[in-house]
Amino acid sequence: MNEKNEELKRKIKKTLDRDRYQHTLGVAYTAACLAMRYNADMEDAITAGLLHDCAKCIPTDEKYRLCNKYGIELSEFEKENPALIHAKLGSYLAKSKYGIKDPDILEAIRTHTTGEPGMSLMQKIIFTADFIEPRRDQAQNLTEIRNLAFTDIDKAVGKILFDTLNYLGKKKDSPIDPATRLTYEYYSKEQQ
Ligand code: DGI
Ligand code: FE
Ligand code: FE
Repeated sequence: MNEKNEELKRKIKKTLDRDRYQHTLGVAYTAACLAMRYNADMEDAITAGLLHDCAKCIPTDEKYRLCNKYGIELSEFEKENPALIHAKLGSYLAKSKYGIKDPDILEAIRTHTTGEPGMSLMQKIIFTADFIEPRRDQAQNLTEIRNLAFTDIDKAVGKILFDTLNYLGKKKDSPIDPATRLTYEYYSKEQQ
C-alpha cells in the first residue's frame, strides 16, 4: 500500500482493539483484491477498508453524543440499534478526522453495514470484503460467497443480504433494518 495508506494504518491501529484491527486489515487487503479483479482503484479500496470500522470501538453513549454534536441524522432504526451507527459516524470521521475527501470512499464506509440499492463498485467492494475477509468464519456459505465475490460481485452482494436476513430473522432480538431489506430486494431482482 502507498505511504498515505501506511499512515492511515498506523493511525487506525490506535483506535481499535486487537481483533477489530486484524479484521480491518483483512477487509483492506480483501478490498484490494476485489479492486484488482474489477478494475477499481486499489489504493482507494484499501483506504475505505482501513477506515470502514473506524467508529466501531467508540462506546455507545459516546456514539450518540458525537452524532448529536456533529448533526449526523440517525434513522429511527439506528436510534434504537446502536450497532449500526458506526457506519454513518465512521464516514463522518473519515472525512473530518482522517481527511478523506473522495465521496465514493466516504459512501462506501457509510453503507458498509446495510448496503443500499444501486451501489457503486467501491460500495459493493467494501460491503463484500467486510463479509468475506479471511478472519470471518461464522457465516454459512462462506466458501460459495467468496467464490462468487470474484466471479459476479452483484450476485455475491445479493447472496450476502439473503443470508444476513435469514440469520437475523432466526436470531432473537435482531430486528431487520429496512435499509437491509430494500438493498436485498434490489440485488435479488438484479440477478434475474
Ligand atoms: O462492523 P462489523 O462487525 O465488521 O460488520 P457490520 O458493519 O456488517 O455489522 C455490524 C453489526 O450490525 C453486526 O452485529 C450485524 C448488524 N446488522 C447488520 N444489518 C443489520 C444488523 N442488525 C440488525 N439488527 N438489523 C440489520 O438489518
Ligand atoms: Fe462495520
Ligand atoms: Fe467490518
